[in-house]
Amino acid sequence: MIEKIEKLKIKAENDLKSCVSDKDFEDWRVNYLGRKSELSDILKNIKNLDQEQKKVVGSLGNKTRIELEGKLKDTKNRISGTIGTSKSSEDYSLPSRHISMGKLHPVTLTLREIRKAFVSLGFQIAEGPEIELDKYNFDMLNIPEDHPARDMWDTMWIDEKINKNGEKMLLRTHTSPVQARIMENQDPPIRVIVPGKCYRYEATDSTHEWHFYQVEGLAVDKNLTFSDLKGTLYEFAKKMFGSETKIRFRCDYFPFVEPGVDMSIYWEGKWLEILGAGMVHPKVFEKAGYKDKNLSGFAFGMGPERIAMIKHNIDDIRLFYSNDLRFLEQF
Ligand code: FA5
Repeated sequence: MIEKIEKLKIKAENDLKSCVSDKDFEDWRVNYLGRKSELSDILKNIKNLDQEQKKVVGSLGNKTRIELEGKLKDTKNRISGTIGTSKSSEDYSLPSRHISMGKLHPVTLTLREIRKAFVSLGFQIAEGPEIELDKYNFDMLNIPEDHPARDMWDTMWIDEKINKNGEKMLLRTHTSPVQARIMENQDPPIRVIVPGKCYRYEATDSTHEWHFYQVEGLAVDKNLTFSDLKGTLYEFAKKMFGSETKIRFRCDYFPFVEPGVDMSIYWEGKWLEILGAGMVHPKVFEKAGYKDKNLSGFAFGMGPERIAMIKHNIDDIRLFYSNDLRFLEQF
């Protein structure tokens, strides 16, 4: 008898899933809970069972009836909420239903802030391909085939490796190749930033992802100096982190700039590195086809995830891309 009730309950629940109209619900109710239903029969005939069985079957039968009645009510409410066919949907005094709204991703918000800061400083915005030729990712940036600096970026090569012109292809390891593409197609003066995704074949940890954003910056003109680079990045830091922000430059090496630096900001008692930068290397100008010897320029590349981590006190970069709503809903 117990097994019979359990099977009946499973069947009733399954059938309830296909009910959509008021008629479906009424038929279901008559069939499973009505006076002539199997469950009512069982409960009616309980008197013929022995004392022990009476107790067990009676309690399970009644519990099942209550549960099925509850399920019927819930399902009816849910359906009327979605398709608005029942009377309750016409009751305008009911509180409105909560609609959950999507939000912008914290990295998108940070990218927007970075863009806004540089646009206000007179920079334009450009984009470049994520699948890149090794010519732009390395060669045009003064990183020849056998240069040890290529080890600095562990590269994900595209399977075919070679495009129809016989050139090797990869997922760009930084946004710097767009510098070369812009200079190839545009004469100075240039003031541009390039937000975009980068990929590196490296182990992840709390500050490293294998895919992340960068925002590249490039300015080319006559008589640009290292002071212009410092001034621009200082203004940017003040716009992003507040007017009292302290910044620090230290020497660093990138083959496409000379001199090269990294920039850190002072945040809650610590220096935190956010970007690499420097004055555009003469060889990069030469490769881009710029002949004017009076040209100079500066470039920089920053990590928006690292900036968002500093601003919002996030201690693990992997949270950005693990799709956990408990994290994402906080922004
Ligand atoms: C570069 O990628 C240079 N192209 C930057 C540059 C541009 C220098 C122009 C000079 C002139 P680097 O590997 O240090 O440099 O990366 C720059 C920034 O990207 C870092 O400061 C960091 O903020 C971010 N970044 C780098 N690797 C990762 C990673 N694995 N995960 C998250 N962010 C990263």
